[in-house]
Amino acid sequence: MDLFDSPGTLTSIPIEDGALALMARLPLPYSNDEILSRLLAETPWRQDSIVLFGKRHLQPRLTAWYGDASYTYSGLRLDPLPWTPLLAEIRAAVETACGVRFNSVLLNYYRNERDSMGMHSDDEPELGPEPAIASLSYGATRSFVLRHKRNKRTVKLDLHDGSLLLMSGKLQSNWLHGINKSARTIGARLNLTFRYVV
Ligand SMILES: O=C(O)CCC(=O)C(=O)O
Ligand SMILES: [Mn+2]
Repeated sequence: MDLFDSPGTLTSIPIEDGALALMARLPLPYSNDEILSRLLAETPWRQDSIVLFGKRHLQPRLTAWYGDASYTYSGLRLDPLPWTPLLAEIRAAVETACGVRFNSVLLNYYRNERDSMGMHSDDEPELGPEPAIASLSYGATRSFVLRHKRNKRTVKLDLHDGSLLLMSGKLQSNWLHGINKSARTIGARLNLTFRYVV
């Protein structure tokens, strides 16, 4: 069966040592383009720097953190912005689709093919041992790369406009994930990762 036969259904993707499920299109009463342009326009984007091996780098994407609790990400303490009406509405749709509650969302804005996210796992202690993380994408399709921490097996998933990916179970303990730069021209992509921060 093709995912697009039932776009509003969360379909599990078989993967060892963790759980993944994908919905081709999260149902919302707005078009994908409307959500993308509103979120791009109304978000106070920042480009933080992170320290890697003692050297300070600007992150290769823009971000914003919304939610009820602060969060430490790559050694960076993020104080949350308050939920906007649109983000609260999207969160409710994501919670219904996943059957999970979320109190925070990280917005990542990949402006073009040069923006990226390094391989990492979302395994901070405040996310708990088996965190459910819902990742919603708008705009350009990017390839989401997963790499198993021990056997190094790689899995690639194209994340399309309006799709929702749910990562859960032991996925964060056993796999890394990230978004590579590309040699091909790629337009803007917005990703929202909903989390529950204890
Ligand atoms: O942009 C994506 O699809 C991945 C985002 C991500 O992994 C994160 O925010 O932790
Ligand atoms: Mn992540």
